[in-house]
Amino acid sequence: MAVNAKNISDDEFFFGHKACAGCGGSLALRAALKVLGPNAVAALPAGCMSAVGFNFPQLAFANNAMITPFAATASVLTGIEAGLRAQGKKPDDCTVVGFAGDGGTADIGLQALSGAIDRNDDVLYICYDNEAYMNTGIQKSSLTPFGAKTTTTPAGSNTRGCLTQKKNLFEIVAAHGIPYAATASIGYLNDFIRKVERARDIRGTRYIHVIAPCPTGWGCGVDETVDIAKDIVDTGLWYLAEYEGEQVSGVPGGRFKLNRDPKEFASVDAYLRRQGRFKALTDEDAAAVEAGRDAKWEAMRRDWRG
Ligand SMILES: Cc1ncc(C[n+]2csc(CCOP(=O)(O)OP(=O)(O)O)c2C)c(N)n1
Repeated sequence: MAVNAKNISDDEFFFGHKACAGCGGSLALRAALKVLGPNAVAALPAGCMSAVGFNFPQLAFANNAMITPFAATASVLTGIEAGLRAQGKKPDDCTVVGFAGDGGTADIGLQALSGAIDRNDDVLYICYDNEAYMNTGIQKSSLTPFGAKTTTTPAGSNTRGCLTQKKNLFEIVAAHGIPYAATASIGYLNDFIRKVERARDIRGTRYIHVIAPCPTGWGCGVDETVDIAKDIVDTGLWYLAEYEGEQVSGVPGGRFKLNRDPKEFASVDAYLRRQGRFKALTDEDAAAVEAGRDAKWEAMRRDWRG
């Protein structure tokens, strides 16, 4: 008989799942489902969170949850929402939520996500971004940052890891004119929780992109996950922001908002050097990463503030 999570814990996604020690993705899932409650209906594609959460008989979800084909997270959300509506369920009572990794979102699932936003389906899509295809052994995705070592972007004396830049999925999603989109980090958990609450209460498509470090793939200690997720924000390599589409903001074309604008950044070099995946980066590479950060912040401060 499957264990009933409700007998054991008040969480919707609870202990006993099979995630690695220090898994950032599982923390994001747990916090989000705590906000969304037992009536939330979740869909997860192939990826770490479905691999670790659905091990019969130790199912880690107390709410309704299902696994989708890899590319189909947003399409399945659309179908679930239509089904609940046909049953007369109120969207305020049961959020339809997807949890997909960076590969499942930025690469293989992007078309389905784009279609759902285009239709403005009443669903919440959460991408937990651990910056690679972790479940199949750390392959590069389009959200892997420059310089990171993965099994498909090896690093050593002749090659320096990932040679491409991280795709800006938050702004790609915002460019659809979605009602609500946000970036977050599990290092700033209260900010993430506030954004899940906000997304829960808005109708139409909502998207949250949460940075969720993976000690196995990033080459850091299992007790460093939250600290590194804080560090990436403090260095300015990740930023906490929101986009409200016209439907929510009343502003034609929508409005971006920076939630955190540090006067001084933490050291990019120290952030990179504390992770095994960036071991082969040269000092020039690290300086180029910092220069990219500065250019991005100059543009955000100019365009998004006020
Ligand atoms: C169509 C298809 N291609 C490939 C796979 C194999 N696969 C399963 S999980 C996974 C990695 C998922 O990576 P990501 O979406 O970043 O999530 P994470 O594993 O990091 O949580 C892959 C490639 C699959 N299940 N289906």
